[in-house]
Amino acid sequence: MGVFMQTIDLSGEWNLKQSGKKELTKAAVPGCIHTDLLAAGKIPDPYYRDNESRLHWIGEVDWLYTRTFNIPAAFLKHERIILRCEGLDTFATIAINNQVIARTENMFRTYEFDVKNALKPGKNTIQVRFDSTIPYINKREKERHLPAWKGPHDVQGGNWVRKEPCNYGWDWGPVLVTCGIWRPIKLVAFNAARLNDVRIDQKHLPDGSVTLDVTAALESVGKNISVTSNVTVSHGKRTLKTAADFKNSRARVTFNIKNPELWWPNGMGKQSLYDVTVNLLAKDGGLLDTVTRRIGLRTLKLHRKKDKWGESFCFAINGVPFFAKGANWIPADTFAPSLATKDYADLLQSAAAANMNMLRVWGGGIYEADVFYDLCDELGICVWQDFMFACSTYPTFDPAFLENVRAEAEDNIRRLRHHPCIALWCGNNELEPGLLADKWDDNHMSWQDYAKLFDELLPAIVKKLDPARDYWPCSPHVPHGDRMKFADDRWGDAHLWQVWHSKQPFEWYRTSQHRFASEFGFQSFPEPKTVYGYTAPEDRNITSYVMEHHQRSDIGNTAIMTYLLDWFRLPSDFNTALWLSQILQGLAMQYAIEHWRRNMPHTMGALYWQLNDCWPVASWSSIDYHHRWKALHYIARRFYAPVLVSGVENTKTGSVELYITSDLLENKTGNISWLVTDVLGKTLFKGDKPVAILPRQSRRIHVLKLGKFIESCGIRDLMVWVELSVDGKRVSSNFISFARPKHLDLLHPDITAKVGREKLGGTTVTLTTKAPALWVWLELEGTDARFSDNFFHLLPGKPVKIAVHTDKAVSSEEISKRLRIRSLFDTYK
Ligand code: BMA
Repeated sequence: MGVFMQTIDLSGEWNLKQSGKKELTKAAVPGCIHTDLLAAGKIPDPYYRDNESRLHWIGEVDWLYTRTFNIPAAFLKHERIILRCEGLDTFATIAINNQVIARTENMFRTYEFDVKNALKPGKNTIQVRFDSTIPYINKREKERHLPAWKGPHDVQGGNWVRKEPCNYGWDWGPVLVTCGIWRPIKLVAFNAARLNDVRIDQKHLPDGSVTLDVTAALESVGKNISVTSNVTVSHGKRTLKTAADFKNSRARVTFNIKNPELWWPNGMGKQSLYDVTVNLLAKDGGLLDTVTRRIGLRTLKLHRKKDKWGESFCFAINGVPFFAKGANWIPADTFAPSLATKDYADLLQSAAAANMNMLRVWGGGIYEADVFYDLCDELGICVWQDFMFACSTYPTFDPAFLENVRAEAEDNIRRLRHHPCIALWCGNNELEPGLLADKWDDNHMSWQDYAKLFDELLPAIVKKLDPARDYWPCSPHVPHGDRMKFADDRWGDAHLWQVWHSKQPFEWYRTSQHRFASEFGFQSFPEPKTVYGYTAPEDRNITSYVMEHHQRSDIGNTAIMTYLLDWFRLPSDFNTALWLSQILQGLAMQYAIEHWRRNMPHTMGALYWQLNDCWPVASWSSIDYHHRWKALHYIARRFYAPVLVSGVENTKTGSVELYITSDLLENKTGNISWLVTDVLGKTLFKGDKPVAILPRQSRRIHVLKLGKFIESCGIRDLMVWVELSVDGKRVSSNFISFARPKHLDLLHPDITAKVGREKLGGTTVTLTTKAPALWVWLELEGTDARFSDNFFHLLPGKPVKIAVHTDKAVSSEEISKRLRIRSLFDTYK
């Protein structure tokens, strides 16, 4: 009888001490040094005020993690015992019972070591020593400088090491160089053989069926092992099963799935998932090992085809091109192991709720946790996956470095390739536009050395291990002949930082004819609840030391304020400045994304920088570190809606062009209506007409000619309100003005709120206004809440009902008491 594989989980409580010191601290595994020291009360909160600056020593010294564990005699009887480390950050020396097992140097790899001979029955000890990476990178930097783009706070030289790049600081992240056993660690014991790889390739046939090709690779302990396997594919109640024998350590079976339920991105259909299980069986039928992979049946390709504008750049799902709507993802905490499933779920559900269908896992962070991709599979969020290289050059002239990266890429592709959500493997972030030259110099890497990794090694590994997926060398990728020039952004994907880094006005966005905007963004401050959490009362001024410390972009808070004064009036106080910065950010992104959506199919993607934060900070995120939705996130839900109505004003011609953009797969009919008012809300002009909403198209539907109203009222008194409804239900609405909001002479809107309880449960607030109110926002004092909509515009005679969601139950009375309602008018009182 084969003995089922056994594992001993070494996660849990360990002991921790600084090398050379005696004092022991309790440590959590998986975890990292900073969160252990914080939990033990040995350091202050690194995210509070400027505490971070006094904690750099943690990353500069060495740390020892130890624990004891018990090994039953029976466990030792297995033929092979492996220590499996799924994440060691980063220079680790592992010893069991004082015998050194291995040294590791790549945070992104999964390491396995044979440890049977090091173990004994009963009590055993394991020690993992983490040597600081700082002395190493300082030494290497002295020998030879590796160019990189760095901010004034950041540590130089992190690119010598395969460790989360942003751990050394970024233009939104702190310098908190941590270490630790950051992913699971366990002992795995087995006899005879185990499965060491399962690969599932799918082919979509012209008759609509899907062929699944399942290959299992065997790792056996001795020679002449006689094993077999069976493979099942299950979906709901349907199960297909077949036996598979091994030849040359490989078993391969094929299934044909008739009438498959395909996997679709969010907003395009269901996210059907199938389980594929491979059981490894001993000759007598005993189960030796089992591996299950959850897959989705779909094709997901990057289409780059010649067209009338040049070459397209567009993702197609099951053959259907779609507009990629989403954002860039960074690690959701500087201390990544402290993230729980519920954190990932909340952030990713928020992305889906804002009608996103794609996130880019950016190359300066980490290959994300399995749960991240599981959730993206379930929510229909496609993933543009960078390899972890960003804004730096790398020592690809060193064959050992390349070997290390090869193993890292293989581990992660094997771990992740079954996920239907993954759309693309991308070599790196931003090396091509600006970091390459003919030869290495102080600011550049030679493109020959660049090619070794990004044009040769990585695409070859993708081709070998995951051939159905596309590889794109760099975001943004510069056409080959042109590498020495700055990117011609009108090709491939583009990072568009003309607004913000190059200080162009928001209007610049409307001149963009790019094919796919994979990065662009605008910053804001987090809301007062978050800012009060990291500041002391004396810090609460935008340009205080602490507020500037929690701002890492080179142009910083002055850039927010400069743009703010271009669009809005001087905010009346600190809290208002925080909120208004969020409205400004929402406006910037609305300006950009509505333009690109109108421009489809020329432009076929917009992923703003950035969805989330890794600590509480002023940044480009739409959701702050505490998962509080900024104004942008609510506004994104509207500008990413499946059907969008938007308008383009032209002061010269006195007109507003109205557009309808649809990402739906089917035809709809609707009704578009427009209303032109003065700032008092008095109707000057209105109209409506039925419209055909064509699938996956954007069309100009109507032009409002408002010249005579501009003449009679002037642009500062004109407001244009548009609405699109389908089957009598409003699906999208928008507001357009010719004048900057700062120049609209808004009246006190006198908004009233009625709090009510719905029959089916839940609290709602119905808002009514006496005069037009722009960017009306609700806040619950003292409690976190999410609203069915927020930062919206309100017209007299058009009440709006908002549902209020709180984590903890709060009575309607309490909500009435704590509810604060403000709008643009209140920001400059
Ligand atoms: C992009 C990113 C990041 C950076 C962001 C904002 O270029 O790739 O490196 O955080 O800009 O500056």
